Amino acid sequence: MKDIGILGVPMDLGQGRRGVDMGPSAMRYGRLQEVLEGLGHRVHDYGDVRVPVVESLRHTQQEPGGMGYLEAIRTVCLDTIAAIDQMPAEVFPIVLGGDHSIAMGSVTGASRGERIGVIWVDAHADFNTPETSPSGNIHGMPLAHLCGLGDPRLVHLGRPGAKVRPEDVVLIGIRSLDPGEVQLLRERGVMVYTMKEVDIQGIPAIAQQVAAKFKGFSRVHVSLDADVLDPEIAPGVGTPVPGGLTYREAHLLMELLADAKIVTSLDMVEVNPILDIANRTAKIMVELASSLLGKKIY
Ligand code: Z70
Ligand code: MN
Ligand code: MN
Ligand code: MN
Repeated sequence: MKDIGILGVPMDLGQGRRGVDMGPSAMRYGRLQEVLEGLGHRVHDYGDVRVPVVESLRHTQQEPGGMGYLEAIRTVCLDTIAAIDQMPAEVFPIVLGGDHSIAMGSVTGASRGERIGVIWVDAHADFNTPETSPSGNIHGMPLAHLCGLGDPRLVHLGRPGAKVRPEDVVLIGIRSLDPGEVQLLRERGVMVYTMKEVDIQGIPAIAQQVAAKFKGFSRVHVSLDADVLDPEIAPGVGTPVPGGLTYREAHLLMELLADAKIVTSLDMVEVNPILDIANRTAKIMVELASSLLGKKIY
């Protein structure tokens, strides 16, 4: 039985307005708290971090959706860190996005200043820097900044320096990379399981390698981007990329990570209820959290 803290970060500034600001509502509507309580956990909802409405910023920004929102994103991430700091140290935080730029706050907060392993489950690596990014969208950059690369204003969030070592990162489900990201990931020695690797090795072998890698870590964070799922089962995402994880692959990954007893915090991001069908994507995310937090069939 765990103490779980839910925190919403309804941020859609990482790529301009798209509807991901409604993600926290959709996952709460999908009965996240009740489902986790049903597993025997104590769950407290800490509410939402305040995020400025994108329209209220637009007139102050020259580049809508791009680096223009950096200061606002920085503030939201700082507030996310502060909100996690309010949770007792033994609490398992679940941070609901919002776009993936919230992870610069959630991972930093969840680390509590200690070494942390990161399992980034996503169609994308989010390993661009402002220099390599083809879009300028900050939601394509959070993991690079957590690893100390990119704009100093985002690298030194909360406390100075990188928050994660590149060798402590594992990417799973990857199928869309920009050329600059490929180069950076290789240079930094990040462990990448593309969908090709998922197809060849299968989730059981990958989960076993991940569990072995993070054995003995006191903190391991799962950052789950809804677009890792195949768009046929999870249509409610801003950038659907074909060929994603099946329903069972995603669940099996969560179930095996639960068995490994290594995970201490979770993000669920990039759910876009506007593009979804009857809240299907949010509901799958809630079910995946349930698998990660120990749901047993038998
Ligand atoms: C591309 C970029 C991206 C979604 C992150 C895409 C990034 N690599 N897309 N999350 N949905 O613009 O950096
Ligand atoms: Mn992402
Ligand atoms: Mn993604
Ligand atoms: Mn995304």
